[in-house]
Amino acid sequence: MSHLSEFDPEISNAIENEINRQRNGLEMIASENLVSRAVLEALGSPLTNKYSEGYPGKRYYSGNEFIDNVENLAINRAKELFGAEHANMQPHAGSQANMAAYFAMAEPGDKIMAMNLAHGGHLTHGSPVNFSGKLFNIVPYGVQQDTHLIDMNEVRDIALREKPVVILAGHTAYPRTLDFEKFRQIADEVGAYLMVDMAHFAGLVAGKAHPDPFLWADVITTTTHKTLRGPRGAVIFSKIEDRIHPEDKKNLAKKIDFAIFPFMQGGPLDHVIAAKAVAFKEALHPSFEQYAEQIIVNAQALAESLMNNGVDLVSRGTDNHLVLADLTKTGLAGKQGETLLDSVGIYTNKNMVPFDQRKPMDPSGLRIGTPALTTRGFTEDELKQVGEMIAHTLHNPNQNDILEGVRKKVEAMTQAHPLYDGWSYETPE
Ligand code: DSN
Repeated sequence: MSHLSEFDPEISNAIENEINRQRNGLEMIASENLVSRAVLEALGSPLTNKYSEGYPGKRYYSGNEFIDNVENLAINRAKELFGAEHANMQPHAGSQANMAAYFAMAEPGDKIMAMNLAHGGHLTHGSPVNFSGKLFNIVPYGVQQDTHLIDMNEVRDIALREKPVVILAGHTAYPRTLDFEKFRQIADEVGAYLMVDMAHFAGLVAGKAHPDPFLWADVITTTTHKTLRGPRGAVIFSKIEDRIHPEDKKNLAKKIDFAIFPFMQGGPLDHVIAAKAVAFKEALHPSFEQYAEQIIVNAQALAESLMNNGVDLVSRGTDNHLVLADLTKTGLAGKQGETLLDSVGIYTNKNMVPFDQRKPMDPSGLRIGTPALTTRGFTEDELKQVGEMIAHTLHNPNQNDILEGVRKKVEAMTQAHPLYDGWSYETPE
């Protein structure tokens, strides 16, 4: 029996149930992944006991020599992985990273130009219900109605007209890559900072399977738990020089650090920073490049299979780790599709599609991603089958025999790719 199951069987039982759900289902939420046992060990370590406000070598508490070592390892590995000049390891999550990045470059009320949430952006990219939309003057850009692609000429026109302080490139539901060079040219033309939120595709950048934003952006934020396959958390990367305000006493790296601590956060989560360092070490291994490439090969096999089986995709395919299905023609709403797939053990999420006629809480789309299945070792032949299983499920919502058949296939596939094999808390019945 474990310490946890002995002391708190209710929690250990709930954790065990969740591990089994992850083992026995096909995890296809595009923003989720499955971390290694090494990452989990670092996360569950006594580093959680420590207070270490400040940065390595400059802390507000004593006893931080080993914590400094951990944070420096994480910083140096992350810089090596991405070729970055500066890295701040302390943001607790992506929203905090974006907030700190905005405050390092802009004042409340300044104009920030970012992708419309309804076209694939993120809440922190300017939604009116989020701090970003309340504190900053957000200028949105979107995709074209016919192609579902970002038109860089339109982005340029908006930027020239609005003169934003920051131009943000990044998304949560855009199945294509971004033209960072063009974004940078536009930012240069209007004297704006270029920020990239690479949370969704950071692992693809690390694995050299995606255009590299580090060649062009002033500031890059990312979460660490999506394609990057680390613990739940975030990082802010930046250039050291402040290109836009070289006269300021603080350079850009210092502004970023200050915006995290003391401006926004208190003590960092040292156990999470240790787990980030472990994940970066994994991503530095040459096999991570194969992983990143396979995520995309798998997503493209899934896209083909879905389209061949009558499921419409936004932009008719993918260049990255996700597809965005428009369920309108199936007669289902996104939420119904999500619930139906959940019932056969396939986890996806409802999502707005561009120019959606439905509401955000009940949109027309379904976002489906391949990072977690790729971690489990699924290859393109299996993703082709998964595409057929998803399509059969969506086209036959009331056919119990068909749904049961899909459930059995999910079971066979998960058994062929075991997860966290042998791990149990041995919770008493
Ligand atoms: N919630 C994340 C996603 O699913 O894309 C973004 O923060």
